Amino acid sequence: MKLYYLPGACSLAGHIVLKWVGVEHDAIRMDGESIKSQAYLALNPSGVVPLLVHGDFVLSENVAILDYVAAQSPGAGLFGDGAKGRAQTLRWLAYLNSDVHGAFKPLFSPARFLPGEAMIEPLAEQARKQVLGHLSILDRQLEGKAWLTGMRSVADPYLFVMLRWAARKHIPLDAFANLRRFMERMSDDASVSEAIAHEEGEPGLRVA
Ligand SMILES: N[C@@H](CCC(=O)N[C@@H](CS)C(=O)NCC(=O)O)C(=O)O
Repeated sequence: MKLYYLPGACSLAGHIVLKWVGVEHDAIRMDGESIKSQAYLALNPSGVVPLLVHGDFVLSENVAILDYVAAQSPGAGLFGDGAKGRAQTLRWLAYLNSDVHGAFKPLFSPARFLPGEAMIEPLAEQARKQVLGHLSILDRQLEGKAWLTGMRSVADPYLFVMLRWAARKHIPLDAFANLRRFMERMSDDASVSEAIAHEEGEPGLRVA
């Protein structure tokens, strides 16, 4: 399998899961230019990462990729146990992918939302509040649990990526003890460190 990624982007979630399931894979580093090239757009018209290629099967979208990679090793149980476990995994993945990930977009790409620069800081301030609201929900969900759904799943690396972004954007986790513990747990995981080292060439950023 080939996973196309941008260092530290949401594609890190799929990268970690590939390592968790132990599937042979190549992680292919992209940049702002190569994801908009004609060759890449032919594979993924959205011009974003992640993209997974498995033989002649081409798959975009985080949620679909995480499902497909988890399905390579059903025994690992990374997509929940039974119909309810699967639904819970999808529930948190959907929340992370649409609401939480979306809340970061004005922080990373303000020009996509604003015609000029004047409102960039007020927009960022609003976006930080949105992110903090989501972090509060996620922190409560982790109360008394090691993992988001209660058992380790593909939703956990996605949450991990969101927390790394919070650190990058100086959104403090001080008020969220459960999220800080979760960050530590993930940062101590050998597969997580390997994926980060592969992407960024250095040990994972620790914020806890
Ligand atoms: N809905 C897509 C969103 C993917 C996405 O936003 N990827 C970002 C990185 S986290 C990207 O490649 N951005 C580059 C760009 O928008 O030009 C998914 O879930 O896979």
